[in-house]
Amino acid sequence: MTITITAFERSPDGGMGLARDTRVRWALEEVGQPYEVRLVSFRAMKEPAHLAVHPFGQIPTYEEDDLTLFETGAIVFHIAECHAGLLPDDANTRARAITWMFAAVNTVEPPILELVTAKILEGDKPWAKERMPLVADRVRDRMKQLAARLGNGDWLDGAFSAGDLMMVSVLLRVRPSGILDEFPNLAAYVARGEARPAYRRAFDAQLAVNTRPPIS
Ligand code: GTB
Repeated sequence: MTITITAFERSPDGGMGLARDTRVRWALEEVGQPYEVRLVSFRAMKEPAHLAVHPFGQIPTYEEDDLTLFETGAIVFHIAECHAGLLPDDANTRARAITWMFAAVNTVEPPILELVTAKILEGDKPWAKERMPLVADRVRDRMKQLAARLGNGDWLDGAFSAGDLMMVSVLLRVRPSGILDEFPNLAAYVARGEARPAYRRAFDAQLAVNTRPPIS
């Protein structure tokens, strides 16, 4: 069984690990599955060969024998279902871990993406100064709720799970705004995720891609 994922040929973040291949790499590292990476340029992402594996012309994708997947939530879920280490055995605990995966991508990530998009694509608009604080406060509302639920816990529901992997990945994206540090228990939660050896391996692998010298 060969697993191949796709990633940016060069991530716009220069290797900060914020592109979504990092969460897939992390899941694969947690379960000890080797994988190969096919790097794609922004241009190649919109061409028929890549659109055949990702209908929206994005990364990452996941190929394993005759199975092709896109959407990081689905990819990480598939990895967690097929290999031990990311989802608990007990049915109810497992269902709750999956719930946290959905909460990460469906409830916590959208306001964070809105903030990132507002900054990058709308930062120079005349109304940006007025809108930005509203968008940032919507992120704070979610952070406040999540921080209250996490409390003093190390992870969201007992042992580390795919739910934490997705949530930490999503929260990493808010750190550059400074909002994560307004919530010390969430900042510590993210740091715990980053300290996991599997995360370090995933981060280092994407960093190596994004800091390699240009091909002349
Ligand atoms: N919902 C999909 C999933 O979870 O898989 C979203 C996939 C997605 O947004 N992919 C992005 C992409 O391919 C890369 S990760 N974008 C190119 C395009 O749409 O044309 C998003 C991303 C990009 C860049 C940074 N960065 O530089 O900091 C961070 C995250």
